[in-house]
Amino acid sequence: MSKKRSIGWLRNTKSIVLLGLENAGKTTLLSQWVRGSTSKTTTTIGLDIEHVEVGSEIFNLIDLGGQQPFRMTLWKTYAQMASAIIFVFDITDQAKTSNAVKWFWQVAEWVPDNVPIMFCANKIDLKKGNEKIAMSLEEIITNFNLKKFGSDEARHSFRIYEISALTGENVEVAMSWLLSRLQVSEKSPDLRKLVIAKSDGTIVTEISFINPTELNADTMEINEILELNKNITTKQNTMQFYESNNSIKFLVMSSDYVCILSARKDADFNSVRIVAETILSMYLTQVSDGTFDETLFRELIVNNFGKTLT
Ligand SMILES: Nc1nc2c(ncn2[C@@H]2O[C@H](COP(=O)(O)OP(=O)(O)OP(=O)(O)O)[C@@H](O)[C@H]2O)c(=O)[nH]1
Ligand SMILES: [Mg+2]
Repeated sequence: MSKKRSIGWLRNTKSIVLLGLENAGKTTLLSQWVRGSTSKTTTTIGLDIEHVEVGSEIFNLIDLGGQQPFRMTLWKTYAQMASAIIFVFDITDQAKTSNAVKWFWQVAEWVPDNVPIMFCANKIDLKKGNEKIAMSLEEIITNFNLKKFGSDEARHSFRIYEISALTGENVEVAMSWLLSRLQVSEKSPDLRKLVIAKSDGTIVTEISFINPTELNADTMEINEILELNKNITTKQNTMQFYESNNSIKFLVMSSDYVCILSARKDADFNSVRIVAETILSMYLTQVSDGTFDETLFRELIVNNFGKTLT
């Protein structure tokens, strides 16, 4: 009996689209992410669709064939309707780099504004002990001119991750970022003010997302919340929600730090929570690996979370 493979295309569902030249590792990455394992692949003819459920939401995962005949037709169609793009690049395939660069920027042009783009520098498992065959992160950034995404006119939130689709290294971290961007970009929480403080109440970072003169009430309320929660180390990993006349506030605590995020009153509660958690975990990661720089951090937060404000 022949088995017909069905393509389960879900309408009214956000699509995460995987692009990249043939043999880059898209199908392997999809399998690693969805099933936590990989098996031998054959080149994708046309496309394959899978689904992934995150929280209460289901996403289409569209794995496109990377060979030349599919690029101009399929890639364009799916890039234009994507809610997020994953571009996979094989760091050992130096012969195809210039073609990959060309197609990457073509895709970036097709993709609608504000759709997050994740660049996966794949096959880092082949780098170990054999640095010559693989491109370094710096070389990739230079060759693809990825610094462009840090500029003011950047139309997308963008991240690059070095991964191994085969061994699964960094796959989870990369995908978590993408999903957090998807949820955030869909429902802009209209942020007002952010404060990160130590558990003794000392403020370490403070960012205003709107005109500071409009933030007197927020500042007073944030100070009260900080005072209330001072030195409460038993509340590790807890969160609290506060509502006042013109704002809602979320407090998250982790590893002796407190993050309080104020957003507009009618903002989506869950989006504010996700943003607060994401910001605090970014802060903690940077502090613990020694890469924290106040100015860069502020830029990162404003670019990633404050952009949709007018
Ligand atoms: N060593 C190593 N091999 C990988 C990795 N990811 C994919 N591969 C191998 O690269 C080859 C191509 O992988 P696919 O996932 O089929 O590539 P694709 O991008 O889907 O290719 P097309 O469908 O032709 O566009 C396979 O032999 C994979 O096993 C990786 O992280 N490390
Ligand atoms: Mg494939």
